[in-house]
Amino acid sequence: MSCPLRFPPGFLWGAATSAYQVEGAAREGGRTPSIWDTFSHTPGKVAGGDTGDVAVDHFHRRHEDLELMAALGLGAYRFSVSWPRVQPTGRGPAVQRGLDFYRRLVDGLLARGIRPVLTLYHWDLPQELEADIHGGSASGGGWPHRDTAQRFADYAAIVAEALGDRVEWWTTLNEPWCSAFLGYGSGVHAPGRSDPVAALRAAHHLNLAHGLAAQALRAALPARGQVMISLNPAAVRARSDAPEDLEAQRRIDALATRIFTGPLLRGAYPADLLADTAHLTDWSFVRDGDLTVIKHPLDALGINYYTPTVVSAGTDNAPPPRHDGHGASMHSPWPGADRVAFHQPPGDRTAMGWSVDPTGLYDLLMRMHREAPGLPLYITENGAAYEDRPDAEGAVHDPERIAYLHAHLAAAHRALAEGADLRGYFLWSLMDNFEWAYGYGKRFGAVHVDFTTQARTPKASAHWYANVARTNELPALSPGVAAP
Ligand code: PNW
Repeated sequence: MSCPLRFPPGFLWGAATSAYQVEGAAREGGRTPSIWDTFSHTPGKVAGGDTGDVAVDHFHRRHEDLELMAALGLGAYRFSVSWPRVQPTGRGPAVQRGLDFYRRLVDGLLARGIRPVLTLYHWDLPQELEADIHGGSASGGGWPHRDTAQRFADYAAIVAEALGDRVEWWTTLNEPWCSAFLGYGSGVHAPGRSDPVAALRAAHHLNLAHGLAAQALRAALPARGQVMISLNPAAVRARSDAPEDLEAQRRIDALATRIFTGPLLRGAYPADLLADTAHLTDWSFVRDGDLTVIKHPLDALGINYYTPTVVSAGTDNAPPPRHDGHGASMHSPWPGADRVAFHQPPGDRTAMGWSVDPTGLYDLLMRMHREAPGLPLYITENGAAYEDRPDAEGAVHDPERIAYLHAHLAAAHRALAEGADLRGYFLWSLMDNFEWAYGYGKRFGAVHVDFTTQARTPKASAHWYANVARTNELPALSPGVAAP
């Protein structure tokens, strides 16, 4: 690769966070608990007993964080709205104080020329909907319960009516795979259930929730409103070309990616997925008309990518490297795929133990470009955790993160050069935050946060990224920053 690599004019350079991971203020302004409050307060679920009660106190440091984004020259900020902050219990009228926080945040972004990209759901379901007493369904509440999809559409309408005049870019769901299969399958994410059928039901109802919310957004937003979804499609590789390894790859690809892209892009669940899971469920929870709702035309597709997934046939099922939260679950997040083994490819790893492989990002972009021709793509998350520590002067040198970002941006550039309609990139994350089942032990930020004082310090990678955003090009790696 010859550097610098120029990106197309208008390429969007952003950074991302999510509500539960950064806001804190968990009991303020009428906010009720989400499933992540309940889960993180349950002993043994999150490393170190960490919770998002305070997180990085973004709720109270909005102004400081806006100034930080402006100083980094960000073109866009991807954040999520906390459902239980704006609609406690997940039903009924909105709480004005909750909406006010996001209105001020958005106005602060617009005043600084930063495009707000709003995600409606980044995993913080109101706890009352999980423990739903209204549904009376045998499978309990939450996403396995069909009514949750309708509740989500109502919530989407509330937020769109409040902020639709100033936010153009709307994402319905972030990574529904994690919500369904880590939340209800392996149980390493909230609400911590382990039931393969509940996970499949959840996946369908998340798809349905996306479609119903997309309709609600179209109805409430001005014509310029843009509707997208962020998926974490897996870059699945077979360990060999042996037929049984390719079969393992096919199964995991169906459960990780095509279970979402099938209905979203083509209006159908893949036949092989239905066959692979037929011993578990007849999928009768998919009702007439659902697939038409789900296939609602998207304005863009968000792709979140961190690491590839390498599989083979086998049962030597060490906890899958990419899919185990802390306190590795005994339960698989892959319903019906009992004879698949997961492998850690050789080479560099991040502090998550995730292997560094930018080709996986290139492969996914080219795949989505082929499967959804003409659909603009955004990388809505990409980044890495490393064990960053401030030096004696308080500076944080994170050459591994710079190398990681450099390699992945080069892969994105290669996809662009080969025709992928990639419009922007969001670094995960703007700042260190609550990393779900890992608590505060894993730092993904471009900005370092001292979790005691809440002091923010841009790492070397933040300065490096600001320069990429300013120049719209990827420079050669400077000496001392080893390419991964
Ligand atoms: C994504 N997995 O989470 C989320 O969208 C972010 O909120 C999160 O902080 C980031 O990636 C880093 O983890 C994931 O096990 C969590 O496959 C777990 C998995 C994938 C994504």
